[in-house]
Amino acid sequence: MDFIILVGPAGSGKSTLTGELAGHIESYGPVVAKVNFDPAAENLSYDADVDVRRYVTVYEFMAKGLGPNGALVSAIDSLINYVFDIRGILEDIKPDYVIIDTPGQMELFAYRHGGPVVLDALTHGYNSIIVFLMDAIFFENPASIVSILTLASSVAVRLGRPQINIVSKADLLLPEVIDNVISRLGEEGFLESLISSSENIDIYTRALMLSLASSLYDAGFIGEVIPVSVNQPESLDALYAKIQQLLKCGDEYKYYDLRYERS
Ligand SMILES: Nc1nc2c(ncn2[C@@H]2O[C@H](COP(=O)(O)OP(=O)(O)OP(=O)(O)O)[C@@H](O)[C@H]2O)c(=O)[nH]1
Ligand SMILES: [Mg+2]
Repeated sequence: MDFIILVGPAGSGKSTLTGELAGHIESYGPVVAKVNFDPAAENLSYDADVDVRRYVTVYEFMAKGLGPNGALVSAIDSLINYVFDIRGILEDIKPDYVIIDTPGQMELFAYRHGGPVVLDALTHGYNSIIVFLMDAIFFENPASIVSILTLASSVAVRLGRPQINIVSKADLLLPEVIDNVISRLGEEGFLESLISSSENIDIYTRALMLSLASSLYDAGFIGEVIPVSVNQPESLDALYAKIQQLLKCGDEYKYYDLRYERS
Protein backbone atom coordinates (compact mmCIF):
# COMPACT_ATOMS: atom_id res chain seq x y z
CA MET A 1 0.00 0.00 0.00
CA ASP A 2 1.62 3.22 -1.24
CA PHE A 3 0.17 6.65 -0.49
CA ILE A 4 -0.22 9.40 -3.10
CA ILE A 5 -1.07 12.65 -1.31
CA LEU A 6 -2.56 15.37 -3.53
CA VAL A 7 -1.86 18.89 -2.26
CA GLY A 8 -2.53 22.21 -3.97
CA PRO A 9 -4.28 25.55 -3.70
CA ALA A 10 -8.07 25.87 -3.69
CA GLY A 11 -9.62 24.83 -6.97
CA SER A 12 -6.39 23.47 -8.47
CA GLY A 13 -8.11 20.20 -9.37
CA LYS A 14 -7.25 17.81 -6.49
CA SER A 15 -10.66 16.19 -6.15
CA THR A 16 -11.14 15.82 -9.90
CA LEU A 17 -7.67 14.30 -10.23
CA THR A 18 -8.35 11.91 -7.33
CA GLY A 19 -11.21 10.32 -9.23
CA GLU A 20 -9.63 10.43 -12.69
CA LEU A 21 -6.17 9.22 -11.65
CA ALA A 22 -7.67 6.40 -9.59
CA GLY A 23 -9.75 5.25 -12.58
CA HIS A 24 -6.75 5.55 -14.87
CA ILE A 25 -4.46 3.50 -12.63
CA GLU A 26 -7.19 0.90 -12.07
CA SER A 27 -7.55 0.46 -15.84
CA TYR A 28 -4.06 -1.10 -15.68
CA GLY A 29 -5.04 -3.52 -12.90
CA PRO A 30 -3.92 -2.12 -9.53
CA VAL A 31 -6.49 -1.49 -6.80
CA VAL A 32 -6.75 2.17 -5.76
CA ALA A 33 -8.48 3.46 -2.61
CA LYS A 34 -9.67 7.06 -2.53
CA VAL A 35 -9.66 9.09 0.68
CA ASN A 36 -11.52 12.37 1.09
CA PHE A 37 -9.39 14.21 3.62
CA ASP A 38 -11.43 17.43 3.44
CA PRO A 39 -13.82 17.77 6.41
CA ALA A 40 -15.45 20.76 4.67
CA ALA A 41 -16.04 19.15 1.26
CA GLU A 42 -19.55 19.81 -0.07
CA ASN A 43 -19.90 17.68 -3.17
CA LEU A 44 -17.39 15.03 -4.10
CA SER A 45 -16.91 14.07 -7.72
CA TYR A 46 -15.83 10.50 -6.83
CA ASP A 47 -16.90 7.69 -4.49
CA ALA A 48 -14.60 7.90 -1.47
CA ASP A 49 -13.55 4.61 0.15
CA VAL A 50 -12.77 6.62 3.29
CA ASP A 51 -14.46 9.95 3.94
CA VAL A 52 -13.22 11.93 6.94
CA ARG A 53 -16.57 13.70 7.12
CA ARG A 54 -17.77 10.48 8.72
CA TYR A 55 -15.54 11.34 11.71
CA VAL A 56 -15.39 15.14 11.79
CA THR A 57 -17.09 18.05 10.08
CA VAL A 58 -16.29 21.75 10.24
CA TYR A 59 -19.86 22.44 11.36
CA GLU A 60 -19.44 20.86 14.78
CA PHE A 61 -16.48 23.17 15.44
CA MET A 62 -18.31 26.19 14.05
CA ALA A 63 -21.16 25.39 16.44
CA LYS A 64 -18.64 25.83 19.25
CA GLY A 65 -17.96 29.40 18.08
CA LEU A 66 -15.07 29.02 15.62
CA GLY A 67 -15.10 30.68 12.21
CA PRO A 68 -14.89 28.50 9.07
CA ASN A 69 -11.10 28.56 8.79
CA GLY A 70 -10.44 27.98 12.49
CA ALA A 71 -13.01 25.18 12.42
CA LEU A 72 -11.17 23.50 9.55
CA VAL A 73 -7.86 23.70 11.44
CA SER A 74 -9.48 22.09 14.50
CA ALA A 75 -11.23 19.47 12.39
CA ILE A 76 -7.95 18.40 10.77
CA ASP A 77 -6.18 18.37 14.16
CA SER A 78 -8.90 16.19 15.64
CA LEU A 79 -8.51 13.62 12.84
CA ILE A 80 -5.54 12.26 14.80
CA ASN A 81 -8.15 10.48 16.98
CA TYR A 82 -9.39 8.49 13.98
CA VAL A 83 -6.15 7.60 12.20
CA PHE A 84 -6.19 4.08 13.67
CA ASP A 85 -9.72 3.48 12.33
CA ILE A 86 -8.87 4.89 8.90
CA ARG A 87 -5.73 2.76 8.61
CA GLY A 88 -7.83 -0.28 9.58
CA ILE A 89 -10.33 0.37 6.78
CA LEU A 90 -7.54 0.84 4.24
CA GLU A 91 -5.69 -2.27 5.39
CA ASP A 92 -8.92 -4.28 4.94
CA ILE A 93 -9.30 -2.98 1.36
CA LYS A 94 -5.63 -3.91 0.68
CA PRO A 95 -5.19 -1.41 -2.16
CA ASP A 96 -1.98 -1.04 -4.15
CA TYR A 97 -2.33 2.73 -3.92
CA VAL A 98 -4.21 5.13 -1.66
CA ILE A 99 -4.94 8.57 -3.09
CA ILE A 100 -5.53 11.26 -0.45
CA ASP A 101 -7.54 14.31 -1.53
CA THR A 102 -6.62 17.17 0.82
CA PRO A 103 -8.47 20.47 1.45
CA GLY A 104 -7.65 23.58 -0.62
CA GLN A 105 -6.76 25.57 2.52
CA MET A 106 -3.25 24.32 2.08
CA GLU A 107 -1.75 26.34 4.92
CA LEU A 108 -2.90 23.29 6.88
CA PHE A 109 -0.03 21.43 5.24
CA ALA A 110 2.37 24.21 4.22
CA TYR A 111 2.53 26.06 7.52
CA ARG A 112 0.68 24.38 10.36
CA HIS A 113 1.64 21.44 12.50
CA GLY A 114 -1.58 19.42 12.63
CA GLY A 115 -1.85 18.45 8.95
CA PRO A 116 1.66 16.94 8.72
CA VAL A 117 1.22 15.13 12.07
CA VAL A 118 -2.01 13.46 10.94
CA LEU A 119 -0.54 12.54 7.54
CA ASP A 120 2.59 11.10 9.21
CA ALA A 121 0.45 8.96 11.50
CA LEU A 122 -1.74 7.81 8.61
CA THR A 123 1.14 6.81 6.33
CA HIS A 124 3.53 5.52 9.00
CA GLY A 125 5.34 2.40 7.80
CA TYR A 126 4.28 2.87 4.18
CA ASN A 127 5.84 4.74 1.27
CA SER A 128 4.16 8.03 0.52
CA ILE A 129 4.72 10.80 -2.00
CA ILE A 130 3.25 14.24 -2.58
CA VAL A 131 1.77 15.32 -5.89
CA PHE A 132 1.63 19.13 -5.78
CA LEU A 133 -0.87 20.72 -8.18
CA MET A 134 -0.04 24.11 -9.69
CA ASP A 135 -3.03 25.46 -11.59
CA ALA A 136 -2.29 26.31 -15.24
CA ILE A 137 -3.34 29.87 -14.49
CA PHE A 138 -0.09 30.38 -12.54
CA PHE A 139 2.00 29.93 -15.67
CA GLU A 140 1.09 33.24 -17.24
CA ASN A 141 4.02 35.28 -15.94
CA PRO A 142 7.33 34.78 -14.08
CA ALA A 143 6.08 36.32 -10.79
CA SER A 144 3.26 33.77 -10.56
CA ILE A 145 5.61 30.92 -11.49
CA VAL A 146 8.14 31.87 -8.81
CA SER A 147 5.46 32.29 -6.17
CA ILE A 148 3.70 28.96 -6.87
CA LEU A 149 7.04 27.09 -6.95
CA THR A 150 8.00 28.73 -3.66
CA LEU A 151 4.71 27.54 -2.18
CA ALA A 152 5.45 24.07 -3.57
CA SER A 153 8.81 24.15 -1.83
CA SER A 154 7.15 25.11 1.50
CA VAL A 155 5.00 22.00 1.22
CA ALA A 156 8.09 19.90 0.46
CA VAL A 157 9.84 21.34 3.53
CA ARG A 158 6.81 20.77 5.76
CA LEU A 159 5.83 17.30 4.60
CA GLY A 160 9.32 15.94 3.96
CA ARG A 161 8.46 13.44 1.26
CA PRO A 162 9.43 12.95 -2.38
CA GLN A 163 7.32 15.41 -4.35
CA ILE A 164 6.13 15.58 -7.94
CA ASN A 165 5.16 19.07 -9.08
CA ILE A 166 2.52 19.09 -11.79
CA VAL A 167 0.76 21.79 -13.79
CA SER A 168 -2.93 20.92 -13.50
CA LYS A 169 -5.59 21.75 -16.14
CA ALA A 170 -2.85 21.73 -18.75
CA ASP A 171 -5.51 21.53 -21.48
CA LEU A 172 -6.13 25.23 -20.77
CA LEU A 173 -2.56 26.15 -21.74
CA LEU A 174 -1.40 27.23 -25.17
CA PRO A 175 0.90 24.58 -26.67
CA GLU A 176 3.72 27.13 -26.85
CA VAL A 177 3.55 27.68 -23.07
CA ILE A 178 4.01 23.93 -22.55
CA ASP A 179 6.84 23.73 -25.10
CA ASN A 180 8.63 27.01 -24.32
CA VAL A 181 8.09 27.32 -20.57
CA ILE A 182 6.91 24.24 -18.71
CA SER A 183 9.05 21.67 -20.47
CA ARG A 184 12.09 23.93 -19.98
CA LEU A 185 11.58 24.72 -16.27
CA GLY A 186 13.92 21.91 -15.21
CA GLU A 187 16.84 23.52 -17.10
CA GLU A 188 19.08 25.17 -14.53
CA GLY A 189 18.83 28.96 -14.90
CA PHE A 190 15.77 28.91 -17.17
CA LEU A 191 13.53 30.69 -14.68
CA GLU A 192 16.15 33.36 -14.06
CA SER A 193 16.36 34.02 -17.82
CA LEU A 194 12.57 34.33 -17.95
CA ILE A 195 12.63 36.82 -15.05
CA SER A 196 15.50 38.82 -16.55
CA SER A 197 13.76 39.18 -19.88
CA SER A 198 10.46 40.35 -18.32
CA GLU A 199 9.59 44.01 -18.21
CA ASN A 200 7.64 45.93 -15.59
CA ILE A 201 9.26 44.31 -12.55
CA ASP A 202 10.83 46.76 -10.12
CA ILE A 203 14.46 46.27 -9.19
CA TYR A 204 13.79 44.95 -5.65
CA THR A 205 11.12 42.49 -6.69
CA ARG A 206 13.32 41.30 -9.56
CA ALA A 207 16.25 40.72 -7.17
CA LEU A 208 14.03 38.73 -4.79
CA MET A 209 12.56 36.67 -7.63
CA LEU A 210 16.01 35.90 -9.04
CA SER A 211 17.28 34.88 -5.61
CA LEU A 212 14.28 32.61 -4.94
CA ALA A 213 14.53 31.05 -8.41
CA SER A 214 18.23 30.37 -8.06
CA SER A 215 17.75 28.83 -4.57
CA LEU A 216 15.11 26.49 -5.95
CA TYR A 217 17.55 25.28 -8.63
CA ASP A 218 20.48 25.10 -6.19
CA ALA A 219 18.44 22.84 -3.93
CA GLY A 220 17.53 20.64 -6.90
CA PHE A 221 13.88 21.37 -6.23
CA ILE A 222 12.80 22.18 -9.79
CA GLY A 223 13.05 18.86 -11.53
CA GLU A 224 10.63 17.75 -14.19
CA VAL A 225 7.32 19.65 -14.00
CA ILE A 226 4.61 17.50 -15.57
CA PRO A 227 1.64 19.08 -17.40
CA VAL A 228 -1.48 17.10 -16.49
CA SER A 229 -5.04 17.32 -17.71
CA VAL A 230 -7.80 14.96 -16.70
CA ASN A 231 -8.97 15.24 -20.32
CA GLN A 232 -5.67 13.93 -21.69
CA PRO A 233 -5.07 10.27 -20.77
CA GLU A 234 -1.47 10.41 -22.01
CA SER A 235 -0.73 13.06 -19.38
CA LEU A 236 -2.19 10.79 -16.68
CA ASP A 237 0.14 8.08 -18.02
CA ALA A 238 3.12 10.41 -17.63
CA LEU A 239 2.08 11.21 -14.05
CA TYR A 240 1.52 7.53 -13.20
CA ALA A 241 4.95 6.66 -14.64
CA LYS A 242 6.56 9.32 -12.47
CA ILE A 243 4.67 8.13 -9.38
CA GLN A 244 5.85 4.56 -9.98
CA GLN A 245 9.39 5.78 -10.58
CA LEU A 246 9.51 7.51 -7.19
CA LEU A 247 7.75 4.76 -5.29
CA LYS A 248 9.68 1.85 -6.81
CA CYS A 249 12.75 2.90 -4.86
CA GLY A 250 11.25 0.91 -1.93
CA ASP A 251 12.98 1.47 1.40
CA GLU A 252 15.47 3.72 -0.30
CA TYR A 253 12.78 5.94 -1.75
CA LYS A 254 13.18 8.67 0.84
CA TYR A 255 16.67 9.27 -0.40
CA TYR A 256 15.53 9.68 -3.96
CA ASP A 257 16.77 13.08 -5.02
CA LEU A 258 15.38 15.06 -7.91
CA ARG A 259 18.81 16.66 -8.25
CA TYR A 260 20.19 13.53 -9.87
CA GLU A 261 17.40 13.47 -12.35
CA ARG A 262 18.35 16.65 -14.06
CA SER A 263 21.83 15.55 -15.03
N1 LIG B 1 -10.07 22.26 -17.96
C1 LIG B 1 -9.84 21.51 -16.88
N2 LIG B 1 -10.57 21.71 -15.76
C2 LIG B 1 -10.30 20.94 -14.67
C3 LIG B 1 -9.30 19.93 -14.69
N3 LIG B 1 -9.27 19.36 -13.45
C4 LIG B 1 -10.22 19.99 -12.72
N4 LIG B 1 -10.84 20.93 -13.43
C5 LIG B 1 -11.93 21.83 -12.99
O1 LIG B 1 -11.43 22.69 -11.98
C6 LIG B 1 -12.45 22.97 -11.02
C7 LIG B 1 -11.94 22.67 -9.62
O2 LIG B 1 -11.69 21.29 -9.52
P1 LIG B 1 -11.66 20.52 -8.12
O3 LIG B 1 -11.26 19.12 -8.43
O4 LIG B 1 -12.92 20.71 -7.36
O5 LIG B 1 -10.48 21.30 -7.38
P2 LIG B 1 -9.97 21.10 -5.89
O6 LIG B 1 -8.51 21.35 -5.88
O7 LIG B 1 -10.42 19.79 -5.34
O8 LIG B 1 -10.74 22.28 -5.13
P3 LIG B 1 -10.86 22.50 -3.54
O9 LIG B 1 -11.17 21.17 -2.91
O10 LIG B 1 -12.00 23.48 -3.42
O11 LIG B 1 -9.57 23.06 -3.11
C8 LIG B 1 -13.66 22.12 -11.42
O12 LIG B 1 -14.54 22.94 -12.14
C9 LIG B 1 -13.05 21.06 -12.33
O13 LIG B 1 -13.97 20.59 -13.29
C10 LIG B 1 -8.56 19.74 -15.90
O14 LIG B 1 -7.65 18.89 -16.02
N5 LIG B 1 -8.87 20.55 -16.96
MG1 LIG C 1 -11.48 19.32 -3.55
